[in-house]
Amino acid sequence: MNIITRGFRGRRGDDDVTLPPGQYLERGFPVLSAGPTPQVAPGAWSFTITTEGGEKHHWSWMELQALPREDITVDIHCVTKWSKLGTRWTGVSLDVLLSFIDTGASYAMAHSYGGYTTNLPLADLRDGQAWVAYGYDGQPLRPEHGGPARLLVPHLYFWKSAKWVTGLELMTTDRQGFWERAGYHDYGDPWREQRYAGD
Ligand SMILES: Nc1nc2c(c(=O)[nH]1)N[C@H]1C(S)=C(S)[C@@H](COP(=O)(O)O)O[C@H]1N2
Ligand SMILES: [Mo]
Repeated sequence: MNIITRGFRGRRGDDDVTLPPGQYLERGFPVLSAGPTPQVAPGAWSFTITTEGGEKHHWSWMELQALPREDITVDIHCVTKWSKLGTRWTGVSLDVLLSFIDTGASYAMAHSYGGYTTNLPLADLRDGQAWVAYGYDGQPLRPEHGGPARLLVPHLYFWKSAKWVTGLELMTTDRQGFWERAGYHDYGDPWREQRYAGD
């Protein structure tokens, strides 16, 4: 029986914070990977956006580095119930990458080295909500956390933030990714506790 479900009082410095329902405060940085960590050299890495019409736009590692970068400080929430506050990332906004793309698609499938996939509404990747992140805490993003580069979509449960991302497939109709097919929620809003299909 779970009586207190509407938020947990944790501490961030001297400020009280409220975590999403059912989450606890984690001070370490757990690694959650469904398979082995792919070893991808930055020189071999590239990112591709494929439109619903099949047009492809590629960025090499060097091309990504040449785009405007942002430092991002955000809270992250894993569906296995840990939340980590104030994580510091460096990356390129999806707004920058999508500015090169002409699309009427409503959904995106993120693809990763190793075959992991996850689906999101394209709108959730716009308006300062999502990044291709390659730095963490002032250092290059470590392989176990998705380096050379991963998706960062902190307003959704962290399984949507595909590690070792290779690109986005833009889609007119929604399809489910790896965890979504296994019964996780299609959208995954931590504040509405959308863990599993039907939540
Ligand atoms: N490619 C890939 N991305 C992934 C995963 C994965 O198994 N493979 N796990 C997801 C899950 S469930 C979480 S909570 C976060 C974990 O990121 P971390 O290992 O950096 O904490 O990555 C997400 N992205
Ligand atoms: Mo997760």
